[in-house]
Amino acid sequence: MSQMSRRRLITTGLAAVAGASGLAVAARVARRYGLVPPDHGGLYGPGETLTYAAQRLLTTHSLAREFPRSMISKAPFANEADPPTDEFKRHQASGFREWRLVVDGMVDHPLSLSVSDIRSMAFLNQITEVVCEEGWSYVAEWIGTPLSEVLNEAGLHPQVRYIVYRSMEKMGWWESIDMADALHPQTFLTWGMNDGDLPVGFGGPLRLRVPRQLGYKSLKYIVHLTATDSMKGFGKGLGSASPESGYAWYAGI
Ligand SMILES: Nc1nc2c(c(=O)[nH]1)N[C@H]1C(S)=C(S)[C@@H](COP(=O)(O)O)O[C@H]1N2
Ligand SMILES: [Mo]
Repeated sequence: MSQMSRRRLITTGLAAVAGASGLAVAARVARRYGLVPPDHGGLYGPGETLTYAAQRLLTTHSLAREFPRSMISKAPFANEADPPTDEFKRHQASGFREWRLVVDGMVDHPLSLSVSDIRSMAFLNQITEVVCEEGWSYVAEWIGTPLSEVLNEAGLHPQVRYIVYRSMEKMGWWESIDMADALHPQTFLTWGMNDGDLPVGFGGPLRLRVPRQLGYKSLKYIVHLTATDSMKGFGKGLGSASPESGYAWYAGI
């Protein structure tokens, strides 16, 4: 059976099962195919599973919309973040020369990369939209190194299922994505925006842009990536800080 017809079969099956027998049964079907998100246990758990499973089966390889240069927003909106920590201010004062991105977990070669190390790797640009769950959005050009380049350099173990990423922020916000998004060609470790360096307000010196998901998955001030086969042991095991405060782990758009 071709990949597409297998997908169609499972998705149609999931929807039919969800309609006839309720979401909990659909969740059991999804589990058989390894399509259960880490935050499936909550109040909306079966719904989260159906959304994630259907999106993954139908859109794994699709691209986020890219825009013409003429549609770049004249006044992009920098959402409020926590006030910078003293540690962040020290980095800022020295032009982020000491900033390091640590890559660890299930990798052959743990890495510690400066921003200029990352900038000297392959890079691409994309004109995509940041979409906040609160309803606003803007379009900007993002210049960065595909996350897959850094992960390939680290050498992922074959059983890796998630990449956990952390921000240097007071609250220590952290997120994770599955491999479909981690290896997606538009998922960038971003260091440039609209032809200049990425401004601090927009996540400089380093932001993980995940344009296939809502804005809150595009964490600013990235300092740490961890490759793992399970979200157990990371926070409450729900995949990121977001489900711990009521937002979905998977926020596909
Ligand atoms: N470190 C960090 N990253 C963050 C946030 C934050 O508060 N701290 N806010 C998120 C949310 S909710 C959104 S919608 C986008 C907003 O991106 P912008 O500031 O470029 O508009 O950043 C995301 N990344
Ligand atoms: Mo947001």
